[in-house]
Amino acid sequence: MRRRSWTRSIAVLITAAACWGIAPAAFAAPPAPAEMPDLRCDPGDRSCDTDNDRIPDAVEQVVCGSATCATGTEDVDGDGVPDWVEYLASGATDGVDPAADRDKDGMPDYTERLTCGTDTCATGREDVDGDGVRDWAEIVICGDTTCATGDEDYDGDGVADHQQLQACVVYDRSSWWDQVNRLATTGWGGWLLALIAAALVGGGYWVARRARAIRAAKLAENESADDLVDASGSQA
Ligand SMILES: [Ca+2]
Ligand SMILES: [Ca+2]
Ligand SMILES: [Ca+2]
Ligand SMILES: [Ca+2]
Repeated sequence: MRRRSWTRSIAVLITAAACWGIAPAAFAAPPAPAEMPDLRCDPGDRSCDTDNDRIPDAVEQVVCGSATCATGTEDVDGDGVPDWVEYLASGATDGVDPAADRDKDGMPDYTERLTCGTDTCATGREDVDGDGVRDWAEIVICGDTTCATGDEDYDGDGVADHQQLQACVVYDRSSWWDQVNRLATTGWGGWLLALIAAALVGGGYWVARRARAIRAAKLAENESADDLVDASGSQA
């Protein structure tokens, strides 16, 4: 299978920028898309994807005019989301706003739509290939839910793209464990767990010392009482 060069997509940067609230003002939520037929192909299905490059024949036909001509880099509106991904998500090669996020959970609408069918259905934990890179992040990085290796690092800062993207996710149920998971994607989860562990160990040590001190005090008190009894017995 040929490797597509758009793996290092600027969509990663756009999504990260939107995540931190610095999306350009021009990005406004588009109207809800009409229900789309699922044009995606199963991997290796040559009846749907003749050249086996993950871009369905029907989509290549729209993007460039034949069933096998698309490179995956076509981006007619220059927004970092390849035409074929926009077409799968919206039915048009310029139908996606990479910063639109209706439910404000950090995952752009088009990634949720391609993950589970609507703009707001993803939990942020979907990972169809079980490689640790969440489906929606794989879509941002390279276009579908199984294409990323997990090593992509568009801005070269040493933090993998999927980790930076996952740090955007605001989970529906904000349990403490979700918060740790969120911090873990930015490198702070390990520190938080270490602090909790240190607090537990320190607390356990303090409780043990306190219990020993109480036992020793009671022992001393009992011995003192015994001494008094012995003394009074001798005097009698
Ligand atoms: Ca194809
Ligand atoms: Ca585009
Ligand atoms: Ca969303
Ligand atoms: Ca995955």
